[in-house]
Amino acid sequence: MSVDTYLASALHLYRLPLFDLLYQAHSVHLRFHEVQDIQRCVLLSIKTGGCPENCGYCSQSAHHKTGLERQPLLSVDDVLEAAAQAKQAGAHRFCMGAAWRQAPEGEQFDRVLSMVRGVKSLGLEACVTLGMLTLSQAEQLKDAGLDAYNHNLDTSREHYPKIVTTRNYDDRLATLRAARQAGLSLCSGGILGLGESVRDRCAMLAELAALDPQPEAVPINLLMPVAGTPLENAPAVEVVDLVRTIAVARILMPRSRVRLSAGRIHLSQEAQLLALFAGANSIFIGNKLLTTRNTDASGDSALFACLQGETNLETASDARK
Ligand code: SAM
Ligand code: DTB
Ligand code: SF4
Repeated sequence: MSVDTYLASALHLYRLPLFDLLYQAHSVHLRFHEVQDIQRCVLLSIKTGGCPENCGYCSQSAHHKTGLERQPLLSVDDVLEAAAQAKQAGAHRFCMGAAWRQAPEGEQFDRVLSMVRGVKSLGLEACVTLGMLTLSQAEQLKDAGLDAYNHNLDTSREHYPKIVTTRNYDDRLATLRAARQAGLSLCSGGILGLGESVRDRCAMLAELAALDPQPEAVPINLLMPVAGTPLENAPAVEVVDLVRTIAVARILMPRSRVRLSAGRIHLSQEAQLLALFAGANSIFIGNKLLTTRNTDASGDSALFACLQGETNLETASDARK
């Protein structure tokens, strides 16, 4: 189906009465997934800050004064130590992010390949996000055992130039094509809260849904506002808009893992449960995303306990405790 056909469906779905949309999305979710199967991913920033791109939301862009401490590419040992901890904490997937415009050639790229091989040898799925990629780099990552490449479209084609001007939408799509051609799974989604309209949200989902095959994972991030970035004062997204976006993603991309990504720290447990009901089936665990905070383990165990249901008949949960 074309982007336009998906866009028409997305716009229709997004504006349905909430419970009609939720009913449809949850039905699709039940048909294609086990509801208790929620993927847990841990993020690590392997190269932090000093990025030449000017993404308006990002703490790591050299164009913004965010006060973030720069960190050159970590050693393989440091990364594998973090990966082992992630495994201990129950992660299924370890995602390594680098603040690069494009993956470099030479020793640094070879180091990333070693990181991938090491993460795989720990029995974890490996994902990296390194910026733009050539086909040859994508093939080397695949040969090293990489499962997925993360590269987000972030918003609609129309809204994109208001957020980033140092690259364009077609650059993003070209990297996704290279990763796919090399046989990698795709992880591609976006951010809510960039001043986009409902049409922009639907158009982004339509672009993702029209990829053939569709991305295996679709992260939906809430903007983490960072002081010093142009979007530091962007208004927060309503929970219902997040839930509608996830529900539409679930219906348009029935087989994909929809990830309730950055921003869980700003959501109540009930809002997170609603997002999971609407079709999200993946989250980031661990206290840190790349440079910003995430929910802690105690919040997550309460969330999972709630999903599983009350097992002790002799007690009742008490919100005032
Ligand atoms: N430099 C590479 C790139 O842009 O593709 C990889 C790292 S970049 C930090 C990965 C993704 O993180 C971005 O595409 C964006 O979706 C997300 N991201 C970055 N800053 C964010 C923020 N403040 N809030 C929410 N998501 C953010
Ligand atoms: C994605 O969609 N979200 C992750 C991952 N892919 C790389 C990144 C979220 C970053 C949030 C802001 C930060 O911590 O700097
Ligand atoms: Fe660089 Fe990625 Fe941040 Fe953009 S989102 S400034 S490319 S690290």
